[in-house]
Amino acid sequence: ATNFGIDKALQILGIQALNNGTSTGTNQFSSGEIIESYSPVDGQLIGKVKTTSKADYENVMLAATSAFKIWRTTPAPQRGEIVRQFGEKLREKKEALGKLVSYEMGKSYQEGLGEVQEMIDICDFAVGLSRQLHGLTMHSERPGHRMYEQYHPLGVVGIISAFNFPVAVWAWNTALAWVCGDVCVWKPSEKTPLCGVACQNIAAEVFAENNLPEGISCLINGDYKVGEFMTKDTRVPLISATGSTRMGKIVAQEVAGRLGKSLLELGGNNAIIVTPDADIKMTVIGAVFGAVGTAGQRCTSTRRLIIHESVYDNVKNAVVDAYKQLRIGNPLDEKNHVGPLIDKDAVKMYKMALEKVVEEGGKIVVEGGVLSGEGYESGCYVKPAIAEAKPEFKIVQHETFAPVLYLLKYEGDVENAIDIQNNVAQGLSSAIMTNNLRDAERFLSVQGSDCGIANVNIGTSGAEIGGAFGGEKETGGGRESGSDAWKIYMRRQTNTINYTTELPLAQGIKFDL
Ligand code: UN1
Repeated sequence: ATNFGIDKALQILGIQALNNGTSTGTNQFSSGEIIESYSPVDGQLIGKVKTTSKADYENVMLAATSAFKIWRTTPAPQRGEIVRQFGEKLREKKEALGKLVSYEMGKSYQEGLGEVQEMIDICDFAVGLSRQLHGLTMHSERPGHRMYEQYHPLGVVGIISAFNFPVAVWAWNTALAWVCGDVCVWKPSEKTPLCGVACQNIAAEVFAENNLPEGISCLINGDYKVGEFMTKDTRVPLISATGSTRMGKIVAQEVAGRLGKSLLELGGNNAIIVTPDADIKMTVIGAVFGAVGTAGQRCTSTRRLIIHESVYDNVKNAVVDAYKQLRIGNPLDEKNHVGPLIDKDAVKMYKMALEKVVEEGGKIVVEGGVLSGEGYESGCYVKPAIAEAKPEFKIVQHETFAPVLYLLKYEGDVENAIDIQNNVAQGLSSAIMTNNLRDAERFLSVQGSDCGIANVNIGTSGAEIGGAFGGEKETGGGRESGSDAWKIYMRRQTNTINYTTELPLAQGIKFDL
């Protein structure tokens, strides 16, 4: 009872080895050094995995490339049926997987369940998509000719994901890639390796039940060096990477160097603009969940509130009051709102941000600090903090992956707020709280937000899977999940067919022999 049913969850997910054994699940390839996974919730060792050596990686590629030959010729709607079964298994194991996500990563159990729900939703989306991988038809300029385009599978898709969404981001990629006919090789974050094993086990079960090779889904373990096996590998035409801008720049260069494709989902510095006639109650909910949900470790977390001077004090007081209600503690205990940061390095970055904002002239209005004592033994629990700051502060320009919210003031028209909001290197998510139609439309217009996501009367985080997810500038430009994001997982082929006995050339060229 003390560990909220974690043992049972691990058992359901096929992660047997607690504390002493090594757990690689059904992923039989890894033989390298051991990674130990400690929970930020209570500091306990959850399990261990082995890293993937270069030789192991070659075996992974053999499994993946041979599975591709079978998978690509399986009709897309049948691939959709496999993804449907995978979604069903996720429904069965939702509680167990949500719990593991919560325990290994530290987000609240509710958010762990929400993450698994995103996986289920993208599976449903992908099932429908499996019958809609449409190309266009064109009218040929030549008589007796037909032109159309079709989408073929790409091959092996490499997925590099981050600790903060240890399962959903993989699912967004893999569910689409699978219906598109690709096979996937996934390197989860070395901070959440057991989430990777759990997902691999679920996928493997589905493939086994359908007499399909497990190589359709491959798991590799380790840090960036293992990721490099894929980024440098010409057998991997697409790398989808989620993480820091620093990581993304390295991946982008390596993949571009061999003219591969990359899909990048990098840092955000997301703001909510609060106009004079904003609904304050809605603003507080959106801002507080955005700033402290997942302990500020979403790429869509709200980092900046850009508040009109006429409502600045009201909004500030309301948000500060709301922070007093926050309960910080074991995320598996549903009465808590905020769990721990991922590890002590993250705690260091959090502390540094709070020091820097004061150094630059900011004023702390909700005091931060690292919690200690009973229930906080892991050393990863911190108090969500708020600072009044200026848009141009270096630390405000920087994404700190922690619950630190900056309050910024704007004067005059909404244009001034939009300038502040756009004047950062990142471009992921943005929001405006307003009841003024002109301000809302201005924010969404060509002169408005420069982000990949722009919301009205909704916070910056918690995007639905149906839309294309991603952002501009240093966020990397990639789009995954809904809308037509599937197209990057396929190669487009233009076909022209001549059904006459003549061979007329295009552009009217005469070439008489
Ligand atoms: C991420 O933090 O990498 O929009 C993804 C959201 C979630 C996904 C975040 N649906 O907050």
